[in-house]
Amino acid sequence: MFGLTLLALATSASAGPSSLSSRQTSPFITTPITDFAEPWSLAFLPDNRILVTEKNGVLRLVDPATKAKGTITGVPTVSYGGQGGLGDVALHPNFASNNLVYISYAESGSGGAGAAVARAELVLNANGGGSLENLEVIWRQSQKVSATGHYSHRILFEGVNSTTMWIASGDRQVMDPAQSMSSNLGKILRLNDDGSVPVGNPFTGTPADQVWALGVRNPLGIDFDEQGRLWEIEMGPMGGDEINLMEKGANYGWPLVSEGSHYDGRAIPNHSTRPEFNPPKVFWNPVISPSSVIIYKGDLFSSWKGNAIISALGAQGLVRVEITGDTAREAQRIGLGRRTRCVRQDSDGALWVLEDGAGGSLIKLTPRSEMESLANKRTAVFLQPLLIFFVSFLFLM
Ligand SMILES: [Ca+2]
Repeated sequence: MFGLTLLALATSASAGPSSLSSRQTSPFITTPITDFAEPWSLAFLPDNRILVTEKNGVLRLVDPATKAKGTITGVPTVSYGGQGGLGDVALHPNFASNNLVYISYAESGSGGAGAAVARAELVLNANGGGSLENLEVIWRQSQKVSATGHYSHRILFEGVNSTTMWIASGDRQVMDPAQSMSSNLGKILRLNDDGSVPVGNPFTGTPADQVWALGVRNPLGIDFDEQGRLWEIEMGPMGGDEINLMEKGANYGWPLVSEGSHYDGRAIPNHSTRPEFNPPKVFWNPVISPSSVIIYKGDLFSSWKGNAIISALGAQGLVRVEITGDTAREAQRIGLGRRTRCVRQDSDGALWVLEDGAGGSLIKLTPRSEMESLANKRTAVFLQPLLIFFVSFLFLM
């Protein structure tokens, strides 16, 4: 009886690799850290702790090692509702010396709500939390409207050698301002780290001098590739999500052209009808509902270097886009079983994902293949002869 049990064990151990192959459809080892109330974005501190924004206006500090979750006080009152609330969080490139943190959020005012960007000193305490001190608002959308969508308000710094700051400003569901140079809605903006206008922008006048590129709808993600080119993902209308290569002074066509149509069914001419507008490198119909993007620069997923990794709400996971020269194509969809709000890469090359909505988790993703198959091989190599030896031994007795 005992021998039969061991024989069964030996058999199941040898069956291991085939059952593993079905699980290898996911390329990830998934490590959940903790969950949040409607998380929206995250930023890594130099000590490996992580700032996470919650849309209701709470800024969290998480230690992935202990999974402890603290609070950073001093966030301004946010206009919470629809797509609005506390949005992005980013560290100044010289954070190690100036402790400056940037946040974006929806604020109320005359006419409705609009996105704002503020910076503040992050002061940490010994209890796993801290506060924002000396907060100042350094940028605002140029009009407040009653709609509660399309704030976009992503913040991106160029990197260690540049303090130039980029803001993705959505059309606020008003559409036409995306083509108007008297508004900074529906634009990709290039600013200094104090919100002032740097030299080298393509347009003049206020607020046109902030604008790098125009004609975008709901640009929820921007990132640079290793050649310094800026890529943007954009939540489109029905059937019109886009990934664009952002060129200085270029017009991306919204709301005059789109590969999709309005949600009420009205058609929109395609990009090809207006060659003066830059067409997307990839568009999605049906849509994926992209929520953020990184251009992968790590070594952990070495074959993904230079790819766009998009978090997606509708597609419930990650969408990988291969970039070759100035062309792009969708290469892979990796389901994570839940609407995905944000993806970021840490300094080791691991991916970190925020799930969308109430109770959304922060999840660390590392490659499954090498580590797990190695672990399984080791188990098989050591366990199988051992079990066979035991079984033979028992039969001989
Ligand atoms: Ca477009």
